[in-house]
Amino acid sequence: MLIRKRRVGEGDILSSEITPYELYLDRRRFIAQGAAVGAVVLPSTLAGRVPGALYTQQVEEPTPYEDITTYNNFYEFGSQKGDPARYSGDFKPLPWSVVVDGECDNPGTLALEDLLQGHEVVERTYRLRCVEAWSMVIPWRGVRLRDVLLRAQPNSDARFVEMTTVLRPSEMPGQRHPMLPWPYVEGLRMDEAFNDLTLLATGIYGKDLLNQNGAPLRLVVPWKYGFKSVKSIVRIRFTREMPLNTWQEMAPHEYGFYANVNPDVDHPRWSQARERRIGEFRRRMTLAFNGYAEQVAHMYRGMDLTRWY
Ligand SMILES: Nc1nc2c(c(=O)[nH]1)N[C@H]1C(S)=C(S)[C@@H](COP(=O)(O)O)O[C@H]1N2
Ligand SMILES: [Mo]
Repeated sequence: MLIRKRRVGEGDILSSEITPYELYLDRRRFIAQGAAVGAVVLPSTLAGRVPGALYTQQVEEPTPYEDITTYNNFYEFGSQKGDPARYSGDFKPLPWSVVVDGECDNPGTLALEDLLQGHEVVERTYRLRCVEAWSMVIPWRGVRLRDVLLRAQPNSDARFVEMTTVLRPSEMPGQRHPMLPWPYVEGLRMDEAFNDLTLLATGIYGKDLLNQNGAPLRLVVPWKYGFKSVKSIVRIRFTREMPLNTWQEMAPHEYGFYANVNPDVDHPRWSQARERRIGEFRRRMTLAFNGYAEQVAHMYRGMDLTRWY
């Protein structure tokens, strides 16, 4: 008799995904040193059937550096995945400075070194889930956005933070065409910006960011679709009003401000229930808040996430 196996991704956890105990201990040591912390990742059908310790950490293999640096979305260098690696060679990420302004008591223009100076450097491996339904696992290096924002002393009118990519058409061939309204803008609500997961990244795999990944400084908000993670930031502005982010401006029915990863709210033109991890063939289930619900879901309690997509 043929026993029908259930398909992977339909509520099953692959045995290869269950952390071997020794690896788990290694991982714990790694985490104790301030490294990667992924949230609990468990299909809801398994919840309650697996002993807690088994799924408190699920090791995920970081995506190869080669893939992270050649499969990119950075429309300033072109709209094809290979364009940013191919056409970002003329971009000069150094020297770099960032304007910090808006609703704060200590605004200024800071050289990159001064912006980062004195803040704890953290290394964290996060899943990145693109709204196009592919994902990667990226070992970031950076600082907490919160630390940088605190130094600017936001005032009580600061409810949002807007971040803007550099406008430099001479070095960014994509900006010579009105593909998007340049410069690229993104934003976070203040509590999102202050969440411990939120980073300003300066490196990947311990190396400085390459141009295609947003050198020298880019945002990382792992529970949101990748487009929130604005690259090559030159301005951080505190605002009273919700910023109009570039993709919302482009297509407000398809992209909102919050852009939390949500397998239950489909994009108007495709499902968000699953994703293809770069390097894998079978698709995985997409997790609520990209698997970081434990750290971030509380910020959205009481909000209708079908309205605030
Ligand atoms: N300035 C700018 N930032 C951007 C983008 C962009 O086109 N321009 N693309 C976004 C999208 S859609 C994704 S998925 C991530 C991709 O980051 P990565 O190429 O480092 O994986 O960058 C985001 N940040
Ligand atoms: Mo994306």
